[in-house]
Amino acid sequence: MAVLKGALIGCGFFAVNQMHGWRDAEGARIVAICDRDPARLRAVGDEFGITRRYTSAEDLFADGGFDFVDIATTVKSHRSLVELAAHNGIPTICQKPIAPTMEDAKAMVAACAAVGVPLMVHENFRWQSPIRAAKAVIDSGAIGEVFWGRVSFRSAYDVYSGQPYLATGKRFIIEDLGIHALDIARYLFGDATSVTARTRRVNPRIVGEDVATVLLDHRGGITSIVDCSYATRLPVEAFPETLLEVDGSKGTLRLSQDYRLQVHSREGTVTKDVAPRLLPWASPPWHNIQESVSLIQQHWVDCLRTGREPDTSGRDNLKTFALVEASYRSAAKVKTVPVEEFF
Ligand code: NAD
Ligand code: 89Y
Repeated sequence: MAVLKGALIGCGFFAVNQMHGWRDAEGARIVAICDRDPARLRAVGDEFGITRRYTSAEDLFADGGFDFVDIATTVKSHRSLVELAAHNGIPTICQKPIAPTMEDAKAMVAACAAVGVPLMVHENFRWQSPIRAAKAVIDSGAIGEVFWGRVSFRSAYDVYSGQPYLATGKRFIIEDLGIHALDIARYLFGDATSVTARTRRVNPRIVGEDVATVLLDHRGGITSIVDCSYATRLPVEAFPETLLEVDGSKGTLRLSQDYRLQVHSREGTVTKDVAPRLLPWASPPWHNIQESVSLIQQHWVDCLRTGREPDTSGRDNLKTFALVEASYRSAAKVKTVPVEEFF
């Protein structure tokens, strides 16, 4: 089968992981890159040996010669770039968060649907192998019918040095990181119907909130808590681990620090090491996220080849993004917000 050719737009901090992922992917490779910053374009082009380089996305699409585009820019440019890709009939991956507003996100999904091109949001945390190991346990029925869960990400890791824009936006942790935890909650416990959230800013040197606690009511009766913080100083820094607690009618599951998965049921208690693989190009502590980049990219290739809708398609991701919007609205109004307000 022919190898799919991709173009990547946005050669910044995170795109380097995506370029490594593409180099390893089976059935796809990057043939062109684009960044409006010539220095970043040169750095990535030289590191990965890509000679087709563009400082304008319009010029990239005008030249064509690729089967899909991977958009790795920050959120402000997502809508215009996805719409440009749709206009050119090119299947598209867009980094999270899909858009700054629900209106933009819906327009992007509609633009791709109108011309029949696949859109996948690079919502990779649900692709982390420890999270998938937990999901497999839940699906096996080992802990019975799930009635409660917690998805927790608490850290004091300095994310601002690599991603300075995180310190300057009006919105921070829910939009940037909580979005992953909310998506994991949907992945494990099903779609949510209402959200009750509280936020705080602890770090005085940033603009947005760095602590958020969200209570979710899921269709099917599960209650979950999604909590995240970049102001939590632990004896052992947990970045970037997402911890889980899941209670079921027959037992419990705990994914705790250092990737330890404990399953307790009538049969006893089993503890397993579910640490992610350390890929040759990966650098701890990021290797958990880096492995999930490779996995979601391979999923994209497999979906494009088989015509299957990606698990985190734009259509699906509207339901995750609605939880982000509902969390901000709930925190601002200090009340429970039905998710249907966003549809
Ligand atoms: P960054 O600012 O380091 O890089 C973005 C790059 O895009 C910059 O080099 C900029 O010049 C370029 N760019 C912006 N608009 C452009 C345009 N219209 N045309 C061409 N180039 C353009 O940002 P980053 O930290 O790499 O983040 C990029 C995205 O990745 C964000 O949406 C962020 O939320 C996401 N991210 C995801 C994960 C994850 O695990 N999924 C982790 C970190 C960041
Ligand atoms: O941008 C964020 C993400 O998506 O994962 C971790 C991160 O890099 C910092 O919060």
